[in-house]
Amino acid sequence: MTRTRAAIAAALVATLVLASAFAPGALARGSTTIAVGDNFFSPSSKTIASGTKVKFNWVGDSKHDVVKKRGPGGGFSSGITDQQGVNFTKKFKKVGTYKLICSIHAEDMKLKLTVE
Ligand SMILES: [Cu+2]
Repeated sequence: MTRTRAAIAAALVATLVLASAFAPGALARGSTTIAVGDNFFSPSSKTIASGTKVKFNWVGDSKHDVVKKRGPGGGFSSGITDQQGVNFTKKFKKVGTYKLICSIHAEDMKLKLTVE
């Protein structure tokens, strides 16, 4: 009986570990995409693993850019464009919290990237 219980408990733990690995909102690895819209980033907050490549995909009609406001390492800027599609890709290696904005719509367009 105890052995069966232990086996069930072990199976349950394994299931939970697997489920959390594939759950939505789990840590992004490899590459992930952030939408750059009129006037928003979607999602506006994301946690990624160090070394993850972030693709910024312009989906709106207005001009936008992606500019680093705060965070580890040097500054960067995508340049302003209204062309749709992935106009900017950046690999985040340094662990920490990054605050990114669109310089044109800085009040509305804020993105918090947490790199673990
Ligand atoms: Cu903008």
